[in-house]
Amino acid sequence: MKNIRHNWTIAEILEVYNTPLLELIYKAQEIHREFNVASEVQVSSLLSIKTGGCAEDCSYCPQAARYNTGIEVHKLMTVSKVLEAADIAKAGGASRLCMGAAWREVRDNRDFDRVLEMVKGVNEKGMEVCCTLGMLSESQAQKLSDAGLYAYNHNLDTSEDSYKKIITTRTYDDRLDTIKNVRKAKVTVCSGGIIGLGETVEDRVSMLKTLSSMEIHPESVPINALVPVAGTPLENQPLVPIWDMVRMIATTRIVIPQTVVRLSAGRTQMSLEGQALCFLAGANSIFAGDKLLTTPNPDFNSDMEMFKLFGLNPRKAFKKNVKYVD
Ligand code: SAM
Ligand code: DTB
Ligand code: SF4
Repeated sequence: MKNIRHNWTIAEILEVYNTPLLELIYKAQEIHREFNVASEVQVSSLLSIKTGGCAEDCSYCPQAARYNTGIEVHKLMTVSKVLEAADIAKAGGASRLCMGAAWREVRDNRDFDRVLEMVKGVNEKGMEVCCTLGMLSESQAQKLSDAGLYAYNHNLDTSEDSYKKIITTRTYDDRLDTIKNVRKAKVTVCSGGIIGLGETVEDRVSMLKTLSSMEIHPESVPINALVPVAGTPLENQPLVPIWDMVRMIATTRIVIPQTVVRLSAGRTQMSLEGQALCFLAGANSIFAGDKLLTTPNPDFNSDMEMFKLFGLNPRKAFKKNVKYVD
């Protein structure tokens, strides 16, 4: 059994993060090849099933009702529209559909019943289904699991300290509780964060400490670069330098070696060369499709061309890691 550590200290992670850049990329790639098939990239497509009007005050988010961001607010989509969108995502090369709702938390009502129908329907198409719906209770997580949910996305976003500066309407512990409920229901966990919120390197490292200390590591860790959206409190944040993204991805790969590290929001701000460095640093997943939830993303065709150029292949749905057996 390979050595997967759950006891990384802040000092150790900081040392990894601050390794000279090319050395860091080399080490991350070495670990990546030890634990994963380096040519395989997991491709997820995002679908905003309920857009805008959210009660939370996440400072980065265009969907919070309290900021004027000009997005088109939309109530919960119908099941048939979602299934149509799943077909398009599958045809575009995605093996996973991630359905996002701008909810603070799930409520036990007809909307939730409809989401359960969506999960069943997409699962029946042979795609991995992921949801990101805000906070979940144990019984709600179980219902999603019974409907065939494969993964639940719930990001820690940043360190516990900097979280309070970014969101005031819920706590870090609320986030951790939902992740525990997802685990109990035997759904895989997708949890990562955003860089470029104005956080320090220590904040980034502290978030990785929390993730790497979990008893079971998240099966996927999305690393988002902030997409600054006009009307949000973070609209004037400078764009994340590509070198920070590369360092964050490499450090995630080294401390959580077997997870799927997703090069997430912010790719329209990155060059192909920059993205190549992210893959070298151990990223092995992307969000594909011309829209994230409300902001633009490269389209399927240009990403498939990028894969061809780099010699990468989309990973098949439900494929387990062949390099590692417990
Ligand atoms: N409402 C649910 C929640 O907060 O968990 C699910 C949807 S929420 C939009 C999912 C994640 O998107 C957030 O946790 C955050 O990491 C990311 N996100 C939102 N706005 C972003 C932005 N402007 N730039 C980068 N990432 C963003
Ligand atoms: C994640 O970590 N990033 C995705 C997904 N999980 C839900 C969302 C990115 C959203 C970017 C801003 C937008 O398009 O609204
Ligand atoms: Fe709502 Fe999620 Fe946006 Fe926060 S990140 S405002 S919870 S949609």
